[in-house]
Parts: sequence; structure tokens; C-alpha cells
Amino acid sequence: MQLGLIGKPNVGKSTFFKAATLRDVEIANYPFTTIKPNLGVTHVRVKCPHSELKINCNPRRGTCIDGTRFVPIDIYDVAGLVPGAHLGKGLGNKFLDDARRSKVLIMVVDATAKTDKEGNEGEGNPVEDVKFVLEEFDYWSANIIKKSINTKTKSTAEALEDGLSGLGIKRSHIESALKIKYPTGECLEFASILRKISKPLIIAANKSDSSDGTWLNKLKEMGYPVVPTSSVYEITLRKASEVGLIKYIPGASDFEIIKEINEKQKNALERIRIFLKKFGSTGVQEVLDYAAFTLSKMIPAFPVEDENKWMDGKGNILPDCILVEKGTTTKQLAYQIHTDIGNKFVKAIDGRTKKGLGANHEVEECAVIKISTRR
Ligand SMILES: Nc1nc2c(ncn2[C@@H]2O[C@H](COP(=O)(O)OP(=O)(O)O)[C@@H](O)[C@H]2O)c(=O)[nH]1
Ligand SMILES: [Mg+2]
Repeated sequence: MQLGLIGKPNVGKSTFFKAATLRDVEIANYPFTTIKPNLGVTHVRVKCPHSELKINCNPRRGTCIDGTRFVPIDIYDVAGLVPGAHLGKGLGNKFLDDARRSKVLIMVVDATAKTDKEGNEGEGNPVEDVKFVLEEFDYWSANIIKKSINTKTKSTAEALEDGLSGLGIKRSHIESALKIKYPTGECLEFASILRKISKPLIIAANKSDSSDGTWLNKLKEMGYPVVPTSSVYEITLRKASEVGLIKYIPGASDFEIIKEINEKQKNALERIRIFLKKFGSTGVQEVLDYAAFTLSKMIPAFPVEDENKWMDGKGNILPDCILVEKGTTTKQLAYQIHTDIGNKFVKAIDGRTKKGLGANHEVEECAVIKISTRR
């Protein structure tokens, strides 16, 4: 499961990416922050079940701060899109190669409207930017759709499945899209519906620290979820926290100054505090959580080896939190943990009720689960 940041150039995708993947002092135990230059690890928030035990957990990856588990998830900083990308302008192909991996799309826009469509300084229109980026996406997939239908002798759904599997588009998505009536009968129309079904979108109205907010409502009228963000503020807070100037938990609505700081630093931080008061947070973490859970319909699950103590074999409490698709069964969960555990699956045990759960039982949100295996 990956998140992808898309948008035209200069809206702050890389800055958002840096904010999201920056190692806060408290999340620093994960060794690989950046895997490739544009692929990194960020974290999404889950309420940790450890409070039910009244003892602290020992996460193997990510961390747990005051009962909030920060669970690692991959994030892509996708190359910027310019108008005409589907015709090969800019880094069109690179964009598409990255975007296909993403299950949900985070569209970063410049809420100050001070960059034109190519990302140069000038007059902009974030609503039009969202439209053209999505249009480029649709033109490009429409081309693939045309090719797959023309070259294959299979049924339409099958041909499309072959052509589009590389984009992370599933058969079920295609079937839902084929059920809809298309007034113009054009490929582009179909591509657009298919995108809406297969790649849910959230808009990060970035640079909101420097915007008067006029574009926020217009963006919201587009029907997608919109979160005002300040990626630069998130970076400042994480860095200040890393060097011990402040106590700040990513996504929080406030921070605490814990060291002597000079007037300039204080002024900068107090400006950020005003933003947090106004919007509730810098927005970066909110976008990530929304994308990972609400949009992609993932749920967290906590596999354990000891269903009574919620430990692994080494005595670590709630060592793992894994994200699975809603509807995942206990047996599928077992396979996700390890092929061997899936193959030797006997039953699952609910760590709260201690009841046995069959192979087809759907994993519940925040379930603590032991998988029993045969030798
Ligand atoms: N004020 C403000 N500027 C930002 C923010 N995020 C990015 N920028 C600035 O926008 C410019 C483009 O940022 P960059 O991340 O390179 O954009 P990208 O081309 O979309 O990856 C840089 O000058 C950033 O400092 C933000 O949240 N607030
Ligand atoms: Mg960039």
C-alpha cells in the first residue's frame, strides 16, 4: 500500500514529501527514511490498543506516543504534471509510472494561486489545476484503454483488465465502471469514471500559511475532500522537535517550547501556533491519515503470538501493526504476515474475547489477533 503525491510543478509536493518523511526525534527508530529519492516512509496514526492492557507496547517499526501508534507506510513524490503530459510533455511517463503504484492520490495544489499551470510564478487557479491534472491522467489512461480494446480479442472487461493491471486498477473497478451509461460514449469519459472508482483523491491545499483562504471553498465545491496544509510549518515543527527546542507530536494542534530560544525563533514558532489554532494542525498528518484510512479503506490489525499477553515470542507487547484492506479474512491476514503462516493456518483467536475465529472471519478494525498454525 502506497500513497502518491501528485500535482503540477512548484505546488510543494517535494516539501510535503519531506515534511511527511522527516524523522521526528520520536519516530527516529525507523532506519530507512528514504528508500529512493522519491520514495520514502511516512507514518499514519492509529489508536494503540496497549492502553487496554495498561502497559506500554514495543513496536518493531514506527513508534507509539501517548497511546497513538505511528505506523509506517510508503509514500511517493510523483513527478510534476504539466498540460500536455499525456503527449509526452515534461516528465509525463515518469509521472505515470509512479502514479500507478498509488492506491489513493493526494493532489497537492498551491492555495495561494501564485503559480501558473507550468508552475512558474504568475497568476494561478487551483481549481483549474486540479481539473487539468486529472484530465491529463484521464487522457493518458484513455489511450491505454483504446489500445487494450483494439488489440485484444477477449471480452471488454478482460481486455481492460490486462491493459490496466499495471495501473493498480482491478477487475472489480472495471466491472463497476462498465455498468455505468456513457452519454458521449467516449473513451475519455470512461477513463474518468474508472479513475474516480479506482483512485480516490484528496486535495492538500498547500501553502495555506501564505494564502488568504479564498480558494478553499472553491476547491471544496469540487466534491473532493480538501485539507488546508502548510508543509513548511510541518518541517519547521519536526526539526524544532528533533533538536529539542519544542515538544511536538506530528499532527498535533499545539506544541510546547521546552528550551531557551531567541526572539526570532519565538516569533516564527508563534506564527505557526496561530495557524495551528486556526486550522487544527498543519494538515500534513491529517491528509496522510485520511488517505490511508478513509479513502483507501485500510484498517489496522495487531497480530500477536500470545493472545493473553498480546506479545510475540520474545515478550514484545503488540510488536506489529499491519494495515489490511477492509474485508480481509483471518486467513488472508495470516498470508499477509507470512506465506508459511498462511499455509499452516488452523484458526485465529481474538485477543480480546479469546474466542476462535474461522478462516473466513473478517478481521475487525484494530483487532488483536493470534493465528494458530499447525507444525
Ligand atoms: N509558504 C509556503 N511555501 C511552500 C510550502 N510548500 C512548499 N513551498 C514552496 O514552494 C516552492 C516549491 O516547492 P517544491 O516542494 O519544490 O514543489 P514541487 O515542484 O511541487 O515539488 C518552494 O519554494 C517551497 O519552499 C508551504 O507549505 N508554504
Ligand atoms: Mg518536486
